[in-house]
Amino acid sequence: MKIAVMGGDGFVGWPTSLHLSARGHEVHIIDNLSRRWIDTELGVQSLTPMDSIQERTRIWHQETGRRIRFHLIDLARDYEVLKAWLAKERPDAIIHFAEQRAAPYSMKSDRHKNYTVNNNVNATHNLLNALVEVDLDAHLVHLGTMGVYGYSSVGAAIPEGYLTVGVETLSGGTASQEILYPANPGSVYHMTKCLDQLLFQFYAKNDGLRITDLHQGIVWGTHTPETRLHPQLINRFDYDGDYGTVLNRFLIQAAIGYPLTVHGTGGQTRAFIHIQDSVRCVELALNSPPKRGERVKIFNQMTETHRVRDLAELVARMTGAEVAYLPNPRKEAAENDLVVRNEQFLELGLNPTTLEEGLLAEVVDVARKYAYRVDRSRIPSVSAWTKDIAPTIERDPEGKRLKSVS
Ligand code: USQ
Repeated sequence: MKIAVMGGDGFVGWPTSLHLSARGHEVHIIDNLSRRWIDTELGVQSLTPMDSIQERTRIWHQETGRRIRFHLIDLARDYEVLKAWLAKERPDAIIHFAEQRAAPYSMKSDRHKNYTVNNNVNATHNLLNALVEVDLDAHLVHLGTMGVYGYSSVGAAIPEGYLTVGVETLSGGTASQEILYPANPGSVYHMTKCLDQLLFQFYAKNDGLRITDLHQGIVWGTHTPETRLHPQLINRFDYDGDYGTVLNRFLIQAAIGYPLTVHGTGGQTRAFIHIQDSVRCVELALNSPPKRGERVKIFNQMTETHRVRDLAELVARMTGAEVAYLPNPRKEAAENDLVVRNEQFLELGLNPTTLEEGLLAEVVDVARKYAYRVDRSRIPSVSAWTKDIAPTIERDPEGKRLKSVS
């Protein structure tokens, strides 16, 4: 297949591009390199040393003989360029990762909220609009989030996207209807993924676009078999307070002797998936497209659920790290249960990589290897969700722990 990977320079986009290229697909990365600009804005860098996208694709060709093409296009802004590219190249499938993906970054300030909404919603809409305009029946696979559901437990498992409900009719009977599971975003970033869902529903219904939406949990790990092929193919690894996700943060914190930064009681339960499984799920979804006219196909892309404090205790046991319970910069439930259905990927052949498989130790090794690159002052998570929460969060110049100042 000829596949366009929008956002192919990012944390999941890069290993996905390599994985698909290794399987013989013709891969084109389209990216505006915004993650690299945001690193500069925040004064942080990936834990792992990352080369330019041009250099990465050159090394990939050198090691495998396969070509990955790179095209510098901003989906949210360069609508005409995107349209012309699609009209000319006519890919069979498009994978859409091209969105600002950090919840704390989306909550940093009014400017960051505007940026996240403008970028994410325009990127998705421009893509859908262009597909219709150039009459391209490419399968669109979008990376969504488990966060569209909210994490609340009502004593029932979260289904894969759709919920059957009974609606009381005027005659007093009950009509059965299938609806999108009620959206319940916890940040401006998560809200943009909820808005994406509506855009997909409309374009699938109105124009018959073939769309798959992957509701992914928190990704952990860094390597895939392809990123291991050469040191310059290494994936990025974020540890800072905005882009670092919880388990990878705990692992790097343990590696440098920084107390593990649990927000609140750590009673938040979240869904997780290893990067290798994430990449494999995208491939499985690509191979199982919906038919034209079919509703949007939704998968829950996660393999296990864990409570944040259990993860902290697990990492502490493995490494001897201390755990710090800190004021939570986010507005979120202190404690929640989470049960998620994920049978569809299991039925398609996904064989989950679990935390118990020794892979945590492997990530600790990566963290230890590159620990010298860590800027400790960038570890605290200081983006507050509301103006009321902001004064309770303080950055400690020592980089040791956050303090409540209220
Ligand atoms: N947390 C801590 N300590 C930390 C960092 C986070 O206790 O040092 C807590 C947060 O308060 C939150 C949970 O861990 O309760 C998860 O935070 P996270 O930063 O790992 O994940 P999140 O902000 O939800 O976002 C990440 C990705 C996003 C993806 C989402 C999947 O950045 O792109 O959509 O995970 S999900 O969480 O399932 O919605």
